[in-house]
Amino acid sequence: VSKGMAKGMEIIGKKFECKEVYLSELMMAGEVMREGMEIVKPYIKPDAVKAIGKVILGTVRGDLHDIGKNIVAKLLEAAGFEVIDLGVDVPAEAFIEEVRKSNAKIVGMSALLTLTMHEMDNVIKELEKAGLRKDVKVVIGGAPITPEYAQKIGADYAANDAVDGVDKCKAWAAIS
Ligand code: B1M
Repeated sequence: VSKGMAKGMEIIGKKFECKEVYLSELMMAGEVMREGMEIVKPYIKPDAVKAIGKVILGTVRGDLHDIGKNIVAKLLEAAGFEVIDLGVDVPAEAFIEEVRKSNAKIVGMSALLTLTMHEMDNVIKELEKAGLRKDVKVVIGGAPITPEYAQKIGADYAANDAVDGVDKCKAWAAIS
């Protein structure tokens, strides 16, 4: 898995980043990875593939766009993370509850609408209120997201694209 399929996803991810392949090809690779995983899953011993970390992922409340988030999820899995995907239209309370329950060290949020990106600010404020902000790194992404916005709301990182976001998670996992 790690030397074959995941390696392949890493390569296609880099090619997408350098604009050598199209989004459709990246998504197709993700589908191949998913189908391949279904085939090899019965042969994998439960502890043979140890996750390098857990990431809670979701598109924020009010927002139904999930194509970018799903790419992030696939690339994270290919990189060896366990992904807890909360889906779309995720309220702040669901992120908080999952941080408590899962003990994940990274929260990833996606937003595609200027109307919904402000919900990221709310999630961070709720994490602070719950006393959990110091326990997690927060990465945000999506078309309207900028480093300035991340700084304004106190997120740890604004990802340019899926590969950039996953690289940041890998760097955090390596130092924790
Ligand atoms: Co909507 N939509 N949409 N839409 N849609 C946009 C975003 C829009 C820019 C179109 C436009 O007007 N030009 C516009 C937003 C304007 C704004 O707010 N500034 C818009 C609008 C207005 C709307 C509706 C309000 C339309 C309406 O109903 N009147 C409505 C809102 C629904 C809602 O969410 N409540 C709506 C609905 C929809 C569909 C359901 C039809 C569909 C979504 C289907 C789905 O996601 N399952 C849709 C789509 C497809 C789009 C466009 C065309 C494409 C978005 C997309 O998937 N891009 C989009 C226009 C555009 O972007 N050209 C548009 C491909 C995807 C791979 O890119 O999601 O940016 P992206 O993800 C990238 C990076 O941003 C990053 O990595 C990805 C790959 O590198 N990334 C992360 C994203 N999340 C990340 C998280 C990370 C790290 C990186 O870490 C956690």
